[in-house]
Amino acid sequence: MAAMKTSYPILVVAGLALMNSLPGQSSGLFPLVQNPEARTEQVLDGTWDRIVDPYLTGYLSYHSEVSEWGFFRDDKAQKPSDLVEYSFADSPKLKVPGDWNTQDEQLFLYEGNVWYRRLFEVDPDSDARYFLYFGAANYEAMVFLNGRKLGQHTGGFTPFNFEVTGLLKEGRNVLVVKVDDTRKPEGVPNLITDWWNYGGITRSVRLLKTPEAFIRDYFVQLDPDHPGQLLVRAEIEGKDSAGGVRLEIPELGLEEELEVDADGRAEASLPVENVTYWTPEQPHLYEVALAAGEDRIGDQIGLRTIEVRGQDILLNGKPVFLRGVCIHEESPMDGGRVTTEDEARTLLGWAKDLNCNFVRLAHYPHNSHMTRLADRMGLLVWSEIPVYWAIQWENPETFENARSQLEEMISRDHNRASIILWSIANETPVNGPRLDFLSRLAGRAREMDPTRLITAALNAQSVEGKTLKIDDPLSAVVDVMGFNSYLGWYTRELADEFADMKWVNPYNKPLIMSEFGAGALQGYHGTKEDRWTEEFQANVYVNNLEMIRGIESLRGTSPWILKDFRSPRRMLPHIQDFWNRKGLVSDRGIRKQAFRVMREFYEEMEAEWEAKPE
Ligand code: GCB
Repeated sequence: MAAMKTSYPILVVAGLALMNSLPGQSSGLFPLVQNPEARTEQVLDGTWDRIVDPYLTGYLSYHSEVSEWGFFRDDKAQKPSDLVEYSFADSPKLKVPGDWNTQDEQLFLYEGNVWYRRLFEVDPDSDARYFLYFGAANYEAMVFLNGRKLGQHTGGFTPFNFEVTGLLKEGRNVLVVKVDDTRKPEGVPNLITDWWNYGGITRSVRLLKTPEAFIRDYFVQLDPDHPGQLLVRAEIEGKDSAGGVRLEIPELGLEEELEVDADGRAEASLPVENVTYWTPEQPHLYEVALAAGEDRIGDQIGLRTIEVRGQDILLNGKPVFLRGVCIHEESPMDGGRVTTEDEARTLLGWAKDLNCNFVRLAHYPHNSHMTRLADRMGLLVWSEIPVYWAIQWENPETFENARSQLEEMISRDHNRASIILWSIANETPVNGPRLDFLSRLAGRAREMDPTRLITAALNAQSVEGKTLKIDDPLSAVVDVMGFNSYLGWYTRELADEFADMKWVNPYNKPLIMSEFGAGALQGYHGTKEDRWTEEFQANVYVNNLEMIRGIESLRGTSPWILKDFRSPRRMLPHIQDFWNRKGLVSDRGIRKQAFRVMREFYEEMEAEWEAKPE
């Protein structure tokens, strides 16, 4: 058998070289199409065939070369003597979108390769363009259409798309996706995180249809450099831009024709009057319509400004205190990835019950249900890329990976008024290469989006007696400093011994206490000295809040975390059982005592900040 396989040519399948990119690098992608929901020809979600492939048999030969017998060919035995050692049709199924871990007990701890197959019918128009759009697949996806490789994508939480114009067949089409969630030392994130490595095609898959020339991207936000004006950018893809892009916002009486340059780009700053600003209290969204040639697209976009002045964060020119909470993208009742709008609404609804006006979507870009709903429900958002703990700062591939995840996050959501902060990192170790890496990321984010602020969750400090000083040069790079501190939990002192600590922030910048908290098993009671009880957790909150209140530059808090979440690092039997128990609500959605402590604090802060003179 071995001898037989070596006689096959290795790289060429259906006339295409397969090894056209290194593993770990994205390739073959088309620049992201904005607002895919508005362009959907067919939603490909539903039940997909799948083959679990821990040894990568469907891709590599026994000599680790790309196999002529790869599963992407979707071979079937034609005659009884044929050897085909796999079958999509006869294999178990998986729901898309969804992680595989919570759909099949055998896959709960599985990390590796899974092949997905979806058959679909289409009758392509000869004068239209088509794109396959994936909301996200964790962590690497290699995509094949009708046996031909379209490309691959790295990064588990951001969208990607391929152009398939001319590659679709009339009638039945075969889409095969290899998803690999193996953790990698050079990855973003790397080997170690504190969340479950949910694998699979975790967000919607859509076939998009557009005219030949179309508005691939648009960006409509208030212009930070020209008060009272809208910053509008648009990008036309395709030959005929038909003279320009037309923008209409009927409620503002705005109708403008923007000129398009030779590269298909338009940019303008347009005066607008009597704007109803988007705020958490009144999350007003405008109907925005764009047109170019044959193409029309609409969106609902909120208009607001966000800026920093000294230690203040100004929303629409007014100082604001961010009453927040951290959230993982985990289903409110069953664990597993959030896949529906209802699940997202439940999580954000809990944040509203806590009297929040802000959420920190940790530690990776959440799905678009979350950010679209935040726009509608009135929640300011911190959106983050998974540059988490210690990644390979000196590895250029790691940087490229982080940069492309940042770009995809910003491209997808740059019209969401709710998002005010792009976070470039969480709790990264202080050193030169890291500062250089993160400074470059911050620069790229500012270049792409001048309308939002840059932040990062820091945690480097020096302590002298009862004084704690923030000590991280990254503070100089960000606009808003996030700081994570677990006094009363990861410290040996009891919760009552730190409330009088004094904080020194050497930077004249706003500070958000982006994490603090403690673990508790819901329903487990005792004294405030007994770890894991609700009383212990509530007491850590009481003392942290007393201390945090005294920080002069404090402009927001987002305790860790809204809901208990799954983590392989949390294995204490009968208490954790692979759940991080720092939730204010349990994994079943039941509130712990600390929820009330936090809500009362937010009621006070709301009243205090409302009473402040402007
Ligand atoms: C942190 C991390 C967060 C962890 C949390 C914890 O500082 O940012 O991802 O889950 O602490 O529970 O220890």
